[in-house]
Amino acid sequence: MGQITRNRPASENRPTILIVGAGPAGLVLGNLLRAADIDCLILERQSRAHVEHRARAGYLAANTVRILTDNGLAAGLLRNGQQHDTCMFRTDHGSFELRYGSRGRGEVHTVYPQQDLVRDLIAEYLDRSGDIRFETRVRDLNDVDTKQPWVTCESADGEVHQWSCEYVAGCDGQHGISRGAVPADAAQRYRRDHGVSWLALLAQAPQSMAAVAYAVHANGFAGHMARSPSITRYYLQCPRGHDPASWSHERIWEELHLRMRGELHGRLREGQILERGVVDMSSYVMDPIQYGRLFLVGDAASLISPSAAKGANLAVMEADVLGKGLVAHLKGDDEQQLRGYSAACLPRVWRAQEFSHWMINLLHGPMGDDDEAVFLRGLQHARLESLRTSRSYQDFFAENYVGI
Ligand code: RFL
Repeated sequence: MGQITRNRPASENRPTILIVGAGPAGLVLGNLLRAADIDCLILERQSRAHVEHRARAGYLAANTVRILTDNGLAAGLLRNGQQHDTCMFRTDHGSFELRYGSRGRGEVHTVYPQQDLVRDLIAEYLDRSGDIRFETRVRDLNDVDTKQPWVTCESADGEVHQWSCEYVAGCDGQHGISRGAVPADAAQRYRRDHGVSWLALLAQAPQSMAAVAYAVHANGFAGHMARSPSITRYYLQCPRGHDPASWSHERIWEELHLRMRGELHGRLREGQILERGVVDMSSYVMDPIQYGRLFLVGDAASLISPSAAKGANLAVMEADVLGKGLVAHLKGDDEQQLRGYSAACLPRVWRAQEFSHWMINLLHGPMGDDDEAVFLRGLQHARLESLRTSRSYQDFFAENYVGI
């Protein structure tokens, strides 16, 4: 046990807002608060290099780009992001392209790697004189239902610190500790394991087609998504509990070619596999996402499967709503917005969950030849046919795919 440095009670070190976690949620919130000259401190358990190289999301919705642009946080993505407006479905019954950018509200995605966005947000936050401590793990949150919450954290050298503040923003992701600070009887917790897993791959290879590709195959789903001109993300549905190391380079590309039907549509552009990991599709929603002076944001508040690429977009939307609420309260003495944080965010969270669940059913037919599996695959085919042929179905898809 290291030495304890007490920063509590109120001292000149006491930040108004303490933010746990430097992912998209914590960094957008920190930037909005600093732009309003509100004092805040971000505590992040990983190193700066680690968070600036952690590859995850890439597809940013129009609303996300709007929020980042309106707050002076979009220079990098406007300069280097690529606009995407088309996705493609490949099945045993043929393939079709859907130009979602010309359906629904006519919105498109901007593809910009999450780690690049995180790098931009850290640089801008420091420019705005923001305080951030890397390699500082928050161990627990205390008294969040009082006017003086405080946290205990531990830095890499084992030194233990305590900070007090006025408000805590729990932006510490899926595996963070913030949501555990909400007592069991103070929030309803909704969970679902979708029973589907993906081998998530990052390949040092340019995209093989100018569209997101979703392949439905008897061996399971495969996906292709651009990340940058030289990096492409691929997904392969795999059994639960699968060891990602058991896939050789050759087997990965063979299976991707097979499921993507490379024989028919042209071979994929291969490259070194830079990263691999298994993602289990699961969902989690808490209601409310605030308790006393603790507010949960991003994956800490609700976890969504990556099937519809919504997680980072929800994180930015929630950070925007919370940022506005905190500024209105601390600068304008209006507590209304802050009190309404959960009510403002949760309908959009549920709508994203519903669409993500719809996408899981669209992309994953059950394996096997028993009656139920055959019937459900019939439904899956009907759904894909509706998407191929019905303009109103395409409008529904486009509106939900890019929007929230
Ligand atoms: P993050 O990004 O996980 O950041 C949380 C941060 O908190 C830190 N932390 C702590 N710090 C201090 N003390 C503690 N006790 C701490 N515990 C944790 C962590 O180190 C971390 O830095 O959460 P945030 O900010 O809520 O952002 C959420 C997004 O990262 C996530 O939803 C997306 O990446 C999901 N996602 C996608 N979302 C999209 O919108 N579009 C996409 O195209 C997309 N693709 C994806 C994805 C997620 C994926 N994986 C890996 C699940 C693709 C994949 C493969």
